Amino acid sequence: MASATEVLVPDIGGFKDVSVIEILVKDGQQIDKETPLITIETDKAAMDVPAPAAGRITEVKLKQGDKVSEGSVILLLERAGAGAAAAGAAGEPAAEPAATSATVVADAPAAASAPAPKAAAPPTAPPSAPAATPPTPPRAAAPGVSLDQAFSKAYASPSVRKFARELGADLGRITGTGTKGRITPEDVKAHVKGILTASPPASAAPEGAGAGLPKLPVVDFAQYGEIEIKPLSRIQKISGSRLQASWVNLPHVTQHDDADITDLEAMRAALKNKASDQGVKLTPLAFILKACILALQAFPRFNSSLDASGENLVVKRYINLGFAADTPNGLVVPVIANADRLDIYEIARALAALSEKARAGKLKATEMQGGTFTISSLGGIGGTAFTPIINAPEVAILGVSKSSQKPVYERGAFLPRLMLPLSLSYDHRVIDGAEAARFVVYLAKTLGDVKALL
Ligand code: CAO
Repeated sequence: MASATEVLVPDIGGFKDVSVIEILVKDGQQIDKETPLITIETDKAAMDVPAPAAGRITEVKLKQGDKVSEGSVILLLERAGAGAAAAGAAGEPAAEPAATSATVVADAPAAASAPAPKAAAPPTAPPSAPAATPPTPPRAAAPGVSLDQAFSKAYASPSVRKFARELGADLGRITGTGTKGRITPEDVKAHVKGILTASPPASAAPEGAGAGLPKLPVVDFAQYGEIEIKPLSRIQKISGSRLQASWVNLPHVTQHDDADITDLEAMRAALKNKASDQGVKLTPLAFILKACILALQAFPRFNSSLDASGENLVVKRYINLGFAADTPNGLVVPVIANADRLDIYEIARALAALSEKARAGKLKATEMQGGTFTISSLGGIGGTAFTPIINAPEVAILGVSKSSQKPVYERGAFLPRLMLPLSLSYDHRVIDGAEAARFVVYLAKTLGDVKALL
């Protein structure tokens, strides 16, 4: 029977008292030449020490956490197919340094000569991530470094490398959360899980959906003072993601102008009693909606949407006017269908009825669908101008602010006129700036033309 020989730690590039982080074999185990025996870790790298020969391990002399240097005894090995003589002298190193080195750093590109530890990326990640931390985002390989190289240079033990290879995970894209940024098995699992549960790639998302945008910083506000957590309402969540989708996908430009509504307000005051006899409250907004209908008829491009290909304009022959309504549960946009077929009283009635339903949370889904153009009026509240966000896939939205008396120079004198601020945001892919300016000028002129609105 063959006697056991000591297998020693080979030349490891002059490193001393290196930690044994993993014992990869056990007593009695049959091994082949090159079977990894232990994993050792220096400040900069982890590496396997392979078996110098095949055989049976009679005793492993190390345990995890031990410190080793060149010449430390790893284990006792009965060499296969050879007597004691063939096993070589006691104290024979695990293998010739060069050969061992090549195996030790098999993953590293510069493995040819010395057992140079794999270069590890400087530890950029915090030593450990809290349990609730989502999978770390993929780390791109540095410029000029191929993914294969990035895999090789990743700071991970050989067993983790093996695990990553089995799963097809690219270590070069994983940020380690272990000591000094070392990639742990959990990091590999979290990375793979992240990929499996990730949303479809940007190319599959509609219009990009803002994919690839830099993330906002996550701040622990509690560290600066007392806070209260209030969940967003369902409506706020829905409208929030739609507003964001519009904001990031549509190139918004806002055109501002003032409409002289002095005569309009005089007429509205004159019609108030007649309207209330019919159970209708004639607010400025009803006239603004009517003026928008006329402007959309004159400029049908503003009543259109881009088709899914982004190469054609779908011009709608119907006019369904949406209007933003402020409700206790958040912003909703009821739609007055076929508004172009309604007179000013009918518009005012529809406006009041839908506003009431909106505030009561009783709008049907169909009453918020099919809009072709939207008006957002903050005139009842205040302000001089704002930038409304287009209600995509519509291509324009009119923002209305509070009217106020302003001095207007007319016929050689300044006259007090009631001016209504208009802010038209438009999708610049569909509408040119000059066209938008013409639309707003037309709208302002129409609001000043009382007869046109009745
Ligand atoms: N300038 C001056 N006064 C105005 C005005 C304007 N542009 N628009 C309305 N007003 C006056 C009205 O005349 C009314 O006054 P009286 O009661 O004295 O007649 C008062 O302001 C309140 O009007 P209203 O808001 O009740 O009615 P409305 O038809 O103008 O608007 C609605 C209805 C549903 C649009 C409105 O209530 C609303 O919710 N506005 C907010 C929209 C919003 O949130 N937009 C932002 C969207 S993006 O976050």
